[in-house]
Amino acid sequence: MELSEKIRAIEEEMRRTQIHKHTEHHIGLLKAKLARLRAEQERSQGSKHGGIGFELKKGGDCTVVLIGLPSVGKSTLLNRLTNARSKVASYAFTTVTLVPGLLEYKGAKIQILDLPGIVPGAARGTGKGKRVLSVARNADLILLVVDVFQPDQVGLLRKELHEIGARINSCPPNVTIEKRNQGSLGITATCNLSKLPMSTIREMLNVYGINHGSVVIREDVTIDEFVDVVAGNRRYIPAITVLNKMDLVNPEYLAEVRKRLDEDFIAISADQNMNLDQLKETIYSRLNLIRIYLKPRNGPTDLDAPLILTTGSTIADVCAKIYRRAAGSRYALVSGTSVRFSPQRVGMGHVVHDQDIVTIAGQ
Ligand SMILES: Nc1nc2c(ncn2[C@@H]2O[C@H](COP(=O)(O)OP(=O)(O)O)[C@@H](O)[C@H]2O)c(=O)[nH]1
Ligand SMILES: [Mg+2]
Repeated sequence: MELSEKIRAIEEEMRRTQIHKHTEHHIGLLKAKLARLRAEQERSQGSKHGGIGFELKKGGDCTVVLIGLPSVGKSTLLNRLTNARSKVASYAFTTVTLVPGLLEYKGAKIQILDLPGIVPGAARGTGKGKRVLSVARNADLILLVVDVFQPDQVGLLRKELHEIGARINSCPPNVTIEKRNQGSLGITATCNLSKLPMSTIREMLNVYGINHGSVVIREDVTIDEFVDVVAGNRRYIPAITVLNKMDLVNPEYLAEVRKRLDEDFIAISADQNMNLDQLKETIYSRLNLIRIYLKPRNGPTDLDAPLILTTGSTIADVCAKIYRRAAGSRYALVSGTSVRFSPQRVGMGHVVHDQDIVTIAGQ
């Protein structure tokens, strides 16, 4: 049987199977099989179309993408958020045209990419839609841009992104899998598992060929979350929902949408320049960036051009960003909120904080 036929057969079986206590186990296995087959299909199509796990061409410290249906105002928004002077010509990635712009904010160079609009079924299609979504999958932050008159479009965008393995605004499930080539398969749960019985977990692992090693489950996972863990190729990405064209509605309408839509959003008008400062600030804060000021050993701190890293970065990451590799450094001197006294000598594993001043030493 062809891969696509196998996939269709399982989808059909899932539709026929009613979900209740007695079929949960069966559904769990079907979901694991389906995830595995889809990954296989992805790989075979990927080789034909140049692959989808590519690195985005990065022209900044991080990349934000605009995802939305056609005509919601993505291009207008890109023009408003990014400096027209710094804008470069659009470029094609495989067959997807990416229009990049640069937003400089608090010293960070944030690359924003405008993508062609996506339509329902984009994730399943073999055409452009899927490749557009794949670009989004590789971003550091996604803006889900919807029209103020069609706020429910956000459901569609979420669904399409979910189908290509992007997990929006959620953390990876707290489960670790260590595969080995031989020996038994140890499964430990450090909490009560109310949504997924042990026997199902064991068989789902079996579907993925994981029969040796150890699995530790530290939260009460659902079937879908566990499938995500075994599938292993999910990306957990923050996203902001943006309602554009708010200039066309009144505050009462917006309040109504806020009640109805089961999620937070920022209402803006790209065209009329409304709430764009708030959007920029939210973009910056959701990217979890920190600014590190470098101080040469015998000179003043460079306060003009901070090094931009993400929260949780270490001195080793600082070195990697400066020299592309740790270049034999052994310690650093740090002043700021990450240390008790300033300057303090720290090792390569020390986690730096926003606005720390760092001198790399010991080379
Ligand atoms: N009233 C209003 N119109 C807008 C706004 N933003 C974009 N538009 C208009 O919506 C249409 C589609 O905009 P465009 O940026 O090309 O959408 P895209 O297809 O998502 O890139 C254009 O006619 C824009 O002028 C807005 O905030 N308010
Ligand atoms: Mg456009």
